[in-house]
Amino acid sequence: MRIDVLTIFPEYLAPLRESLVGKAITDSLIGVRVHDLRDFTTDRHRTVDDSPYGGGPGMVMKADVWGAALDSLATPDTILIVPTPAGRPFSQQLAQQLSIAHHLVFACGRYEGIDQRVADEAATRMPVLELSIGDYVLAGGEVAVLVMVEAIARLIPGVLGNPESAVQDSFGAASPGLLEHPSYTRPVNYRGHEVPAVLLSGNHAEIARWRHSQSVERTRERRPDLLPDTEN
Ligand code: 6GU
Repeated sequence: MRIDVLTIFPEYLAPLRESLVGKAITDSLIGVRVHDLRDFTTDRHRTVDDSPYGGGPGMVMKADVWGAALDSLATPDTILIVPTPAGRPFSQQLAQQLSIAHHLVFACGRYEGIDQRVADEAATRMPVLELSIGDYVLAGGEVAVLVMVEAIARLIPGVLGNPESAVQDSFGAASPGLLEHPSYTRPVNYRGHEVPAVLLSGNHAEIARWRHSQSVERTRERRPDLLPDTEN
């Protein structure tokens, strides 16, 4: 998979070179390139934004600059992802679908966002997903790209040391729509708190049943919205 990121703050994406995604890059499982949007400006001041038509606060990123940048990166395989708090929710299911893509381009907006015609025009040529990572507002799309790229990259075969990890995760394939059960390791007594006895029993069927019931209990308590209406 190839990933291109367009941003006015390229250094903000430096963490992609670290940890799990960094290892995947080193192992040539993915290729990541980060581009400075200002390299696609044509004026002396390298202007990327302008005041909004219709008035109001803030600035809007200019369509022509984004158009030139996307033209330079788009291939017949490209899926364009535009992080925005006004987007559809990013999810594990979407991460799963995007993990088999050949080319993702992330367009990081700042200020009040990108002129809507950029996404509208791109959508005539390629799939375009405007995506939000949650119900809160970030200063720009860069951190959301870090989140989405990590969620996607760890699902690419070979990226995770143990592929079972992705199956067992909260929202993973083992128990879709349930939070992951709690985990424990040595010592058996930590400051008076014991490891649940069932985990020391060696009875694997009983352990699996206990973990599932912990998942359901946790989900009911923390995320009742994930359970079918009959279960909450
Ligand atoms: Cl994807 N971008 C920005 N700027 N804020 C957000 C977001 C994205 N998702 C939630 N808040």
